[in-house]
Amino acid sequence: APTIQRTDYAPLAWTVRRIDLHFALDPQATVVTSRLACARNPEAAPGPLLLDGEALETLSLTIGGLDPAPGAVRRGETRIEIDVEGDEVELEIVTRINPQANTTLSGLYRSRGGYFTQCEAEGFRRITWFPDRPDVMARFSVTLEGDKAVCPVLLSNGNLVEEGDLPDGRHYARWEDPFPKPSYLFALVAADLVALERRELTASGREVLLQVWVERGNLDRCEHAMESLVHAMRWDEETFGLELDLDRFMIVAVSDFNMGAMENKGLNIFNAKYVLAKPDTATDVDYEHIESVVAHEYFHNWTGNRVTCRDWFQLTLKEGLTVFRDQQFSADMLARAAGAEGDSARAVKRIDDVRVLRAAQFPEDAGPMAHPIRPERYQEINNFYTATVYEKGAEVIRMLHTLLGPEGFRNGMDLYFSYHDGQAVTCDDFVEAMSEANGRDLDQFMRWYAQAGTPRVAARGGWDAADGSYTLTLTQHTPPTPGQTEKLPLVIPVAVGLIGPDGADLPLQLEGEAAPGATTRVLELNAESRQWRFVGLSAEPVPSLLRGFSAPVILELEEDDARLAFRMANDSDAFNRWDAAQRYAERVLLELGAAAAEGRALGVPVAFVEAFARLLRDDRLDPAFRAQALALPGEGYLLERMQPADPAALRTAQIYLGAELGRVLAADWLALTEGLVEPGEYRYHPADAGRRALINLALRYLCAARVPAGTGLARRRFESASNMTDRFGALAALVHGALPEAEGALAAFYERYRDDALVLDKWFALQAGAWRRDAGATPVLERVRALLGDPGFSLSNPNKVYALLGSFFRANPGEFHLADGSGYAFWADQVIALDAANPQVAARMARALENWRRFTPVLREAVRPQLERVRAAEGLSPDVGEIVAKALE
Ligand code: HT7
Ligand code: ZN
Repeated sequence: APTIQRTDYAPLAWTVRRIDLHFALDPQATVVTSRLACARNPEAAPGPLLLDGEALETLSLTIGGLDPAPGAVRRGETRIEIDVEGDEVELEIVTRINPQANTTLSGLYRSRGGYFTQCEAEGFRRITWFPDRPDVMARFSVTLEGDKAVCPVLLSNGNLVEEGDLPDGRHYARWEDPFPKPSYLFALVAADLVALERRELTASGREVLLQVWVERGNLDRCEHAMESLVHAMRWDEETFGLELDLDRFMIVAVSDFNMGAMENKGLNIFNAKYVLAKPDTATDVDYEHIESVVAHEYFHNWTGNRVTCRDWFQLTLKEGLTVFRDQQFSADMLARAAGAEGDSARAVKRIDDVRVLRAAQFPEDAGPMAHPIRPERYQEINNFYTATVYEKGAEVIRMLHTLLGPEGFRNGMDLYFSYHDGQAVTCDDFVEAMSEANGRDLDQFMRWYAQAGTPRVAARGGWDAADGSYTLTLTQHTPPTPGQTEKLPLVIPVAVGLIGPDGADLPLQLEGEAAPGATTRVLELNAESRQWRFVGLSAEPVPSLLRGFSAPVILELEEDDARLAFRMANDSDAFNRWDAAQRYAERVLLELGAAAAEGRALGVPVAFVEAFARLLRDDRLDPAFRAQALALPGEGYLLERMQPADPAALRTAQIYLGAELGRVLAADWLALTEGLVEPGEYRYHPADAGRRALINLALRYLCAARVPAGTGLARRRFESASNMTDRFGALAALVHGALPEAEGALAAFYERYRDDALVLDKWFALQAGAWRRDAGATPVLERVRALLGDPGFSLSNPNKVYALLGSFFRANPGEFHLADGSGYAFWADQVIALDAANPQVAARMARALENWRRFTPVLREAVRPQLERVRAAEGLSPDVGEIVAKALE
């Protein structure tokens, strides 16, 4: 596939002002009639009118109502070029498409009898010929016509302006979207659905209709999504002064969907997993995800839809900013619910976000797919919906928020909308608005958009007892990434505190300042190296750096075990307290991993157990925070830090450490499960969720150590649970502990939920991610192979693929990376099979092996032939092709 370069952008010679679409819906032969009102673009060089298309059967094309003059139209497989005289022209194009056969889930496709669309990034061209790029913004009018029995509900963007019956049991509806939009925001839904409805007033007093559309039978699972939508509306009004601009806002749940959800104007389409929740089927984490995904898509209405991207290289303009907004929203919601514990609740959210960043984005930035948050080139844009564009992109926005302050940031947002509402713009436009609103030069800051790789910040401290000063030296370095060897110094905000010997924060006074001030302040590291001298100190302080994770960097700070234990107990910054515990656990686990790899005896340092136990016993700490602090670092992150990465040795270390912490501290874990006030009847509330999370963590440790009182407790909780969080938490503890009771519990769970696809996903994921198995037990690979044949499994449903194969390839390195290469051969078979039907999903699975060069020589030897086998597969998609080619480069 050709490589597209960011710097090649040029505006199109012709744009589209209006599009009238008519769909005669039919399972295998939907006829799409499109009337385009096109105009010459005065800002572009003259040229032909260009249209994109893919997998279309073109029935007719007329220009101004006439057949085209000979030679005026040049038709290619995916491109039509039309020579036009004059400055305006009307085209009518009729195409036929086959939604039933569309297994890619891009364009118009079928799911459980209904018709749905997914057009981001380039799906609209699979519906009709169109200049399918985000800088072409047109007014859409859409008429849907279909069989009333199959699709009684006909939805599209904007406002319903007409509907009625037609002969032969068919009916129609016409929708008009008052806002010009790019084609990627077009959507239609035609299906047998019902809606939960609510009417709300916006801040300015306009009444809006909110609807959550689901299959019949799921109406009792929509309340939380609706509540989340209303909370998101209010938050955007209060925080950014942004109001819903439509009379009607719809969310539709669909069972077959490649990603999480899609922000189509006024008609958001969601993976059902991010809509449906009731206590018996959804966990606290599901409830949390629903709230944040609903908010994310809603927030796109301004950051993405009203102001959109000029081209797909600018994707982080909408995604990084919108992730930042949803993270802030969730933190505010948690803090509000927590009342006096608000700061701790915010820290827990920040910890969650940083865990995701470290587990997914740091490895990406260290591998063959490393790219800046604004990539320079791509072959397949679908491969660039990445943790870097989304999560690191959100960190870049967060740094702006930190540097400019909340008010400065808000002023920048206001200016951004005042300049660019209704436009398709670039990341430079966004940063320029921030710069202008704050009178601050952000030229150097723009390097964050251009440079790939996770920067390292090395910190050195110097204590001068004679004059009571502490000198902090920070030095930055970004390792080379593919195609980008030279790195320039970035602007890195480093939030710093100094802790006194008694554990209390010290007021900070920099040399040259008149008096001490705040206990945390943000230093700006904007050169390769800089120094700061803190004065007026009476004893050597302990530095607490990068508080709240103020920048997406790896902090390199020499700290001995005692210092980490001290910060675990005392750091006033809850994020850093957690981070100190993670660093200490990482040290212990990597040492255990090395011992396991070399066949040495394993042992856990007593000092670590003591520091860990102090956190475990500190019941003044919020349970949600304790659950985070007592959970060991993620395997993906640890493998990234292990040289060479040895998943089997690391797994041995993790199993050993988990069992030891369970065994030695068994009495504490048991006391904790008894001491925590059990929430009464289930309600989704952060405080209750924190207690449930901590109890489930205790069960994990007790089952890992096979403490009889603990395993009995897990079994009883599994049997008598009143909600999915407790039931699944107990089941996971039994399965990960490889306890004899696990098989019976898995079977009982299956019986209970065999008709509930979303719950079955949990059942598949748990078995594919099973942590431990004892000698003689079925290897997870064999179990996953067998589960492919389960009646509840389907390779054509992305949720199932992510649950079973994704959990195995990506979340279970200890079982997937087998020295005999059998895991890799299975991976190659599955990627090739998936690619034939759904390249986007196949490419996601393919990425599981991209960092293979970091593995032990034995594993590397086993991976290479399988990567080569996939690369050579006949008819390989550009999606998977790009991933494996980069991995093999
Ligand atoms: N903006 C949406 C992206 C998306 C997507 C992209 C490619 C293929 C399928 C997709 N479904 C949704 C999601 C979001 O970030 O809000
Ligand atoms: Zn998004």
